[in-house]
Amino acid sequence: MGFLEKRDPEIFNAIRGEIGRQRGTLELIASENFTSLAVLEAQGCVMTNKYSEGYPGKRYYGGNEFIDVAENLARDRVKKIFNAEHANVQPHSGSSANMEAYFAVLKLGDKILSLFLPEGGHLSHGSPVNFSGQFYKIAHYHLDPETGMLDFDAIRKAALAEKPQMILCGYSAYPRTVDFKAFKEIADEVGAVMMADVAHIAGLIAGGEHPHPFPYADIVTTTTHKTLRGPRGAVIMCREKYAQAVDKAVFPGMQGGPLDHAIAAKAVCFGEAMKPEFRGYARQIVLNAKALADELMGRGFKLVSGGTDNHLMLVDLRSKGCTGKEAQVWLEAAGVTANKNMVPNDDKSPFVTSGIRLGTPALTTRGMKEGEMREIGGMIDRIVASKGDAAVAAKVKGEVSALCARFPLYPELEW
Ligand code: DSN
Repeated sequence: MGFLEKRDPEIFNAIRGEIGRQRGTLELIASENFTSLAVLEAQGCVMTNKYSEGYPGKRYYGGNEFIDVAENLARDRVKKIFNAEHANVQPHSGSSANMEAYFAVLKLGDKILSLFLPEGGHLSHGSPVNFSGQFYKIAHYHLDPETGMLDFDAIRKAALAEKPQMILCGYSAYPRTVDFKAFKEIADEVGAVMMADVAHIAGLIAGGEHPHPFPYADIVTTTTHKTLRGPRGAVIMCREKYAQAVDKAVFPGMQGGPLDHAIAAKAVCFGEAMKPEFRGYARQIVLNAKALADELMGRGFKLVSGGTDNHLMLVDLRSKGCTGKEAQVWLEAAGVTANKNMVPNDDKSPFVTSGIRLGTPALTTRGMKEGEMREIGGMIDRIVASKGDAAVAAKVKGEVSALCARFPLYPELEW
């Protein structure tokens, strides 16, 4: 890294600071992960220099021989992982992918039926402050207020009443298994397109820890950087009948030149996700989430839906007498990174919230297992019980540093 250090010491120091932060703290943000060095290398490669509007074999610029190799590998690999008929690997982000997916299969003003954001949905699933809530009519379904789980009778009733053109499943803060078949049956009954945004659980699907959205979904979007452990970016997959519409929506509809370095890194990530050891990784993510959830519940924390089937859990802090915002700040002071999150029936704003969301993908990448999860559950309990007391935070921070040192991150990087 001598080049960057000499050319731009300010940015060099910011990156060095970030590596230090990632190494020395416990990353419990459910949507974050640590890529392999191979993914990092591809992401930082000379493919960033290239323009390649179009698709492999049909580009608007010359010189795309090797770019085509990378994009074809990315497409073929991701199709194989998800049993998809078609894949477009060019979307820059999850929100872009969702915008492009809607643009491909809906008309502006059509109606989307999706989960309400405070119950685990996503901004791009119809929030009024997002393009999705402004370009499309939005109706929401809700979790069962008793169980905190998807309620298919209520979803069917909402679909029959609202007659949406699209039914959307896939969530940012839902800790349970999604029944894609049940969604498809309801979508078919009302003649809607069934879309699954599997960004959070893509790695669990790839690793055999969550059922596949295909053959039920018509269109599937995912980011590549969460449980899938790839570079920041996204993919759209669909049935062959939507392939042309999806490709046209991405380019020239919504994007110009693809990020070829990111596509190369996505291909590397997909290659890694196809290896047998990725199944072990996905399994451990789920085991770790269960261990952390059990530890927290044993210490009196209330979890939405009473536990987890996947990589995340949503802690309702109302019974602990603090807000999500307070807990996030207290945890961060002790070296534990998490995010405040709305919980069902939250009376607080999204800036305050009554909950925190915790996830295990990143710590599992570091090699941590159930024992460490129980240890971390104890730390979280002490921090929250002390209401952010500085002495408790300092003590826990020392324990966090010791734990991080036992599971080194990027030891090969000379930073
Ligand atoms: N920001 C992502 C998450 O944290 O779930 C979703 O886009």
